[in-house]
Amino acid sequence: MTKNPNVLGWVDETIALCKPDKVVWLDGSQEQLDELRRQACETGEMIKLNEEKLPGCYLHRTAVNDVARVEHRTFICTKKKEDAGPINNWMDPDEMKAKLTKMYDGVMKGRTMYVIPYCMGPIGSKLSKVGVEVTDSIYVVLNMDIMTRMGKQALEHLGDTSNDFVRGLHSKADVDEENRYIVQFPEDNAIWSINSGYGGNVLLGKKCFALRIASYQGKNEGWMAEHMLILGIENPQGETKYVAAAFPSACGKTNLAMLIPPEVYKKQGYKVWTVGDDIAWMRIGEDGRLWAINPEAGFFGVAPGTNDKSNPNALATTKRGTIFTNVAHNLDDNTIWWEGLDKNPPENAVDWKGNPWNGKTSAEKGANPNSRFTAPAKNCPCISDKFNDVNGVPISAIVFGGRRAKTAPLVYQSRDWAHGVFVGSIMASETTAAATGAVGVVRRDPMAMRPFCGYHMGDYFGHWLEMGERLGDKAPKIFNVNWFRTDDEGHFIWPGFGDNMRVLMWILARCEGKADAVETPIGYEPKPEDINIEGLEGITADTVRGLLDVDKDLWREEAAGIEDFYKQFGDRLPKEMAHQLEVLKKNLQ
Ligand code: SAT
Ligand code: MN
Repeated sequence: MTKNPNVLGWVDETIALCKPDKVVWLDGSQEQLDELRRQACETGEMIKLNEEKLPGCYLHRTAVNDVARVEHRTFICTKKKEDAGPINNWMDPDEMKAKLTKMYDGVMKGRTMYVIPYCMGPIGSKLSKVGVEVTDSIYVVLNMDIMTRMGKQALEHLGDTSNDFVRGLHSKADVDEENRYIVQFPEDNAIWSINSGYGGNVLLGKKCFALRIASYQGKNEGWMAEHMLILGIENPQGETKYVAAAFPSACGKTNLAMLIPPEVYKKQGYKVWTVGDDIAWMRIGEDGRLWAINPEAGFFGVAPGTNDKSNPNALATTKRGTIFTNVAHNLDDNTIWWEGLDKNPPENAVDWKGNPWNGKTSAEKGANPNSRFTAPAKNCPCISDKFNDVNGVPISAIVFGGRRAKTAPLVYQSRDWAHGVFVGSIMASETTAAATGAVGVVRRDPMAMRPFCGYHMGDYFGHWLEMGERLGDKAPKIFNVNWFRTDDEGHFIWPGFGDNMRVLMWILARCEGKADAVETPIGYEPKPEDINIEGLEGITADTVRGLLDVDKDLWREEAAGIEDFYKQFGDRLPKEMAHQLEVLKKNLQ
């Protein structure tokens, strides 16, 4: 399929190491994929769902011990420990390779090795990059087919001589938790993943390449790989402005990316278009503005809570050609179900663990809280016509956000780019089920990249500052939002979902110089009356005022937390960041 000696040589090395019985190169043809789907159903790895209700859809269950990313087993192996930084796990690359080589040795005996060439980003785009993943999992092959531009086209994009591709080696091995490793070698363009079969750990194009390796490449090559959705808002005159927004995993990126405008905007003719729901690669274009592509071709979205109110577009996207992972299986009509899909759980079902399950009587959940759908972007009713554009889309605003019950207001704007980098760097969020570990604990998650930055976080802040200097007055404006403030009973105050557009509209108005703001100790805020609440039940200008409140005591605690957090970066914390912290402290006096 290719003459590229770098690809061929590396695949030969992995064959010699893993010793598969058979090697299959994925060309991306439907015949080849159909045959793999058939095999996966024969072995029980996948279940074919109701062809009438869910054409081309399948169900897969991972091992019960293997349902989320494993951050404590994820490593950045740079030659020097300090280059990985204080937040990443680190091991010497030679030591790690020696350790894992023993595990990979002969691991594919009796198995087939699949070689998946894939392209992250539109074929032919200068912003796109190629990876090759070898794996012993058909599930991985079929997911990569949805999530990337896969097969021959990727090798053609790479060309016959280039060595600029990411080498991804995956084996599910025995799915042994104790020996599970997700390892990035940024200096070698390589990823080694073993003993997992869960999405974020094994679809190596996604977090491992498109964020961890790509963030490192971006620093060296002068661009950015970010954990951001990209959406476009089209006004009644047909002009579209694009927003990139970073939120931690399972904080509603997919919902925001596909939001349905509230009636007040819909009737005026506003539309929302989805470019991406998880990752943005951004470069400075010839016009000096920041341009973004979504490197992925599909959505790996959280299933629970997705329904025809919260996200009808996502639900529609999953009706064809989708792989469902760890949801409940409705045996009556061979379809699927998850918590929050509707109020009618199936009685005759199998839960995500594979046990008989009655949704009406069981106390257990039918779907794992981190169960997922892998759905082709082209199915999405609101997919942007720029989705495949080789140039990407120009970004007007960058939005950071986390899940905070109290401290962070509904929205505020940074005073300038450097302050915006500070705002991103102090992001914090309550943890979710997307990674193993306790849920609901507040942790600092700068730019939502804590689990995904492939190098020293202090240098990463420095790279952001540098990008801002290069962008100058063409830089997008930077904002922070929080949809998750709660009242004294713990209920969310802001309705969220489609109504988040009301906040985005203020953000865009600010970008166009069309809205006022008031200065607060933390940045610029809207006047409460500038957030359009027409048609919102139970929300008054006073509610909005409350949501915008900056509690100085809480923020002083916050500043102390930031100071602590910053300490670990030592002299690799850019001076500008320390200065911004001082300004915040002064403003809070
Ligand atoms: O599991 S993934 O890393 O693919 C999704 C996420 O956690 O954001
Ligand atoms: Mn994500």
